[in-house]
Amino acid sequence: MALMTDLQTELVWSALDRFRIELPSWGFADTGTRFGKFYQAAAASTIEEKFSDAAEVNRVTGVCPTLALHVLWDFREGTSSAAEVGALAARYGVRPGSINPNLFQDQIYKFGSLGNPDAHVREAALAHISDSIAIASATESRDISLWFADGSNYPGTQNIRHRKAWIEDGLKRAHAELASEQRLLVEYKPFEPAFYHTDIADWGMALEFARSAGPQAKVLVDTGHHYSSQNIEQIVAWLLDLGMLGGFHFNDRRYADDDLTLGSIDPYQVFRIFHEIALYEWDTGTRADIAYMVDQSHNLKPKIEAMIQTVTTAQELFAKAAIVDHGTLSRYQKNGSLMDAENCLKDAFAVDVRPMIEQWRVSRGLPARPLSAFRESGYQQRIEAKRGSRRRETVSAYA
Ligand code: PSV
Ligand code: MN
Repeated sequence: MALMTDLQTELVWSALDRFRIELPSWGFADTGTRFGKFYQAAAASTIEEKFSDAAEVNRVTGVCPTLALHVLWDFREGTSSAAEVGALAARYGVRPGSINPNLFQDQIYKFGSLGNPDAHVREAALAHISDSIAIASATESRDISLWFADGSNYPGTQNIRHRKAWIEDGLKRAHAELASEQRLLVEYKPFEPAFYHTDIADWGMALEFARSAGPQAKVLVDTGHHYSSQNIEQIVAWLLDLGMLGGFHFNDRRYADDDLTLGSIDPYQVFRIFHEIALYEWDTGTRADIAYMVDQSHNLKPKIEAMIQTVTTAQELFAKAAIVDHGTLSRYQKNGSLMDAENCLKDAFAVDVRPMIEQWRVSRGLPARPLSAFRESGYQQRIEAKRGSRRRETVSAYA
């Protein structure tokens, strides 16, 4: 057992050494539901505040070196440029991460962006994607992450096949503008804001679009973008096998796209996703090239604490997946030993990896307990005092 524990510690430490997760700038800002917002005194409203908050999460966890940026929210005309972002990155020690074009908020996108029946709107959407690719080049970001709200609310109101062809064409043209090291990530979502049909509703549609766009396009799996009880780890296994898994947007959900903190509802599912990745790596002897990113914007927990909680939960579940005994598991699978195979997986899930993670943190010069370290720093109180006096109505990621 002692030997086993040593091996487990080694596996956990090596997993933690390679696990990095990107934070979303919008996860530090005030958000809400369509029924309203509950403002937080500490919520970030400027890009500098978002960098500052992300740096704080990175300071206590040590595994969040990049910040995903949403073009319209973070690069609003006249407020920030790629040069300013570069200066903020240098100042706060967090690099710009994936660049997210905004193809859903402008009034012209009422009937869609690349899938809009109006060619002028499609061109405007493409121009925005081109600008976003240029921003990504300037910020030295690898990934341009595309999510389309495109769809329709009522049967008969849109030509689904025409829209497919328009999106396909737009993605091909966008792909042609990529620099050699850049990637287009195509995200899917079954519904919301469109309620009858969504143009990229599931992983199969995203896969088809990514394949037809070109070799640098991959699929992005947002864990919140599935119907209840859908087997996400199977999707992950397939995309890995096809060489088409580009990255994740991590969050948890109970009913729809709830954007809750990771593992708050179903940690076993996140573990099973990480297990499929670890098993693929063990089977193939290769490392999967995946961008792990957080996409959460719940509105009740304090933003920075919630982000730290998600990051440490991701580390725990990633570490648990790393200690699955793959050799034994595959023997059980081959023999048809169902009970033993399932228990082999559950045994790893049951291990309390937190002490090993704490030791790893200390060995890397990080606080053993990131949340406690953050609370002790007084950062939250400082920003609440500084930011809290602002007029809250003007503060919104979605403004
Ligand atoms: C859409 O629900 C989404 O998951 C996309 O990734 C967006 O970029 C993000 O949330 C923020 O709205
Ligand atoms: Mn997402």
